[in-house]
Amino acid sequence: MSYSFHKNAHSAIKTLGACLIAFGSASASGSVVYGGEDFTGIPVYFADTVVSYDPLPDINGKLPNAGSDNPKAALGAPDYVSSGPFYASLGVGGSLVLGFKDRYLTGSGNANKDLWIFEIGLPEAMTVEISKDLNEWFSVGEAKASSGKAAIGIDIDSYGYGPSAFFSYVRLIDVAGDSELRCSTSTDYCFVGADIDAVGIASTAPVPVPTAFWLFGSALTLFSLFGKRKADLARI
Ligand SMILES: [Ca+2]
Ligand SMILES: [Ca+2]
Repeated sequence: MSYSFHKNAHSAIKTLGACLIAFGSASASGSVVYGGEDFTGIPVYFADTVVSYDPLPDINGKLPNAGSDNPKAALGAPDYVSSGPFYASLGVGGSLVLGFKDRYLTGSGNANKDLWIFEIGLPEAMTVEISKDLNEWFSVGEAKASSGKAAIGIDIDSYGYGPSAFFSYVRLIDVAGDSELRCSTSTDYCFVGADIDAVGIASTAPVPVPTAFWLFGSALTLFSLFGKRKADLARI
């Protein structure tokens, strides 16, 4: 029991440490550029959960091929490099829903961009919706990258969502017919539709610490008291 607890505590501390390190790398001093946009001094939190991924085929029935069809590649900070597929293609009219466990997306109270989508390759339009509960969705317009720049910023205040609106989910739906309708017929490689490298939020609020964390904290206190008691006994 005590070993198992210790192991879990160690693992939780490691996870917490990893989170802090991940946050630190995005907000460390020095230049921080993602997808051609300068985020220096702006903490950005990236999606950490895949809720659903439903790519749709091109007009010839071809789906994004292996390597471009991994929704987990859209989690975390932008990491696309031309030598590897670090993105998820939506296919023609397909969708991807991502979530944020630790932070809410909020409005900023001004025109600053709050939600960021990083779309690589040929710029392809997608509709963007946000949700608190995966049931009700709110449109925040259509997003399309500028040529040569993957980052697309959205000001959700301009859609009526301010600092007291809290969202946990983002849904991206490829605009079918925006550009590519078919995969290349000359190669087997298929990555039609918007290609999502990452989704980040820059206007955020912390998600309240779950009960489990407080239980963990109490258990940690008990554990440390137990250790002290053992040490005291050892001195007797
Ligand atoms: Ca804003
Ligand atoms: Ca990626």
